[in-house]
Amino acid sequence: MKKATVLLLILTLVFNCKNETKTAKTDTNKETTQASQKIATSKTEKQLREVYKAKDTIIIDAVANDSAWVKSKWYNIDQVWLGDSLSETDFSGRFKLSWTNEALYVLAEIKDDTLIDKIEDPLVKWWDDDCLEIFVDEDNSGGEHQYNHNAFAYHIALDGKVVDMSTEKIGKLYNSHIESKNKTTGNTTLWEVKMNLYDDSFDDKGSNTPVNLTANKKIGFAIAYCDNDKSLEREHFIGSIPVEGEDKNRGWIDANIFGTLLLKD
Ligand SMILES: [Ca+2]
Ligand SMILES: [Ca+2]
Ligand SMILES: [Ca+2]
Ligand SMILES: [Ca+2]
Repeated sequence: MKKATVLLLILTLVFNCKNETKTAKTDTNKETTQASQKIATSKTEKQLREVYKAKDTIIIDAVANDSAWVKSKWYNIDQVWLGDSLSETDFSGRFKLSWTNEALYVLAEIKDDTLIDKIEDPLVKWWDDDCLEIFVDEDNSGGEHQYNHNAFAYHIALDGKVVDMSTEKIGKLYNSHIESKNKTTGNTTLWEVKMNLYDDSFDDKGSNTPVNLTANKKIGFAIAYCDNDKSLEREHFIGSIPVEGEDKNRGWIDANIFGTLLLKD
């Protein structure tokens, strides 16, 4: 009788133990699944656009008379990622692209009724002043990039200062990555931008070399504008690509929402 009780006890323990292990494993799997569902590790390619190489030097002077711009086509910045419905007088924007072996070039034409740059410290709420935001994923990998350099979300302020999140989870100036110039005539601001691209091995504390660009390379890309006219926080955030789902302000975290550029000779 005693032996039988002991045996039963052992069997019960073993059974319970097995059950716990299984439950624990199932829970872990569930969490892992949920996390990866949030941000997939690779992207579904969309908005594939061919970008043509500049045959002559593009001068960064906010004047669009360079031969590369004459040949490139305009793309719209017309997807409202944040804010209510948008009027034509409040904001409209479009852009062109080109490249050389050393850099990616962007020309943006922004029509905005009021330009503001009221937050003096460039590292405080840099998205709440008017700014151009350019998203770049050098190897078109997609995936999460909130506090790492799998991709960059460069905010270019009206004064040319460039900010993105560092690996220390705070804003950091990346002025050396981007040379830009903007010029405003009436309600139209022309931005001319030269960007050095860095791969995901970029080290905030080390010395880094920009990637050499070549034909047939694919780059993850999106461009947006943070429009504020008179409010404490930006009034609209307008991007170049549709973002699925309710939360459309995902570019600074999720490189899967970027479009894809294909460099051509
Ligand atoms: Ca120029
Ligand atoms: Ca506006
Ligand atoms: Ca990447
Ligand atoms: Ca504005």
